[in-house]
Amino acid sequence: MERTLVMIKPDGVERNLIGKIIGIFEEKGLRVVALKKLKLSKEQAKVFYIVHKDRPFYESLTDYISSGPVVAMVLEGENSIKKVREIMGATNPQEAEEGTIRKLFGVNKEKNTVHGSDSPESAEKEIKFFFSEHELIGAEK
Ligand code: FUP
Repeated sequence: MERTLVMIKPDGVERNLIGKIIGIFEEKGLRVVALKKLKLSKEQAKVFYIVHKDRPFYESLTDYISSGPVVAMVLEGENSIKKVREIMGATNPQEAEEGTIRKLFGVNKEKNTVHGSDSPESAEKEIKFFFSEHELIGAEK
């Protein structure tokens, strides 16, 4: 079993899509092991996206992510990192495959509704960013 971090971005929360998005992941066999709604400060957003600090979109992206509430969750399942990224679709909603979350709901490359960890290393870091160990409740507990 593998765990990954998913975040519903401000555009998804604002449009009342939390339930629909979680439903899509659950239907594909992923299980929620932790869940919270919160608003990140600009400083927290900069830490979360630190790997992109030298990219031209860093300022705008971190302004956007700190502009409204987000929902963070840890999902568990076989191959969950890859699975979540397939279910989300390409970064640019216009290039995302039919049926993916970003194709269904994404607005543009920045407001693309969901984030999902891209490797086991980032999953571990991103899960720790949002949750402490005692907040992770797997199916076995
Ligand atoms: P992804 O892994 O699909 O979320 O995409 P990337 O790692 O390429 O991008 C990281 C974040 O930067 C995403 F939230 C989308 C955002 N982004 C922009 O805001 N503008 C761009 O031109 C490209 C990416």
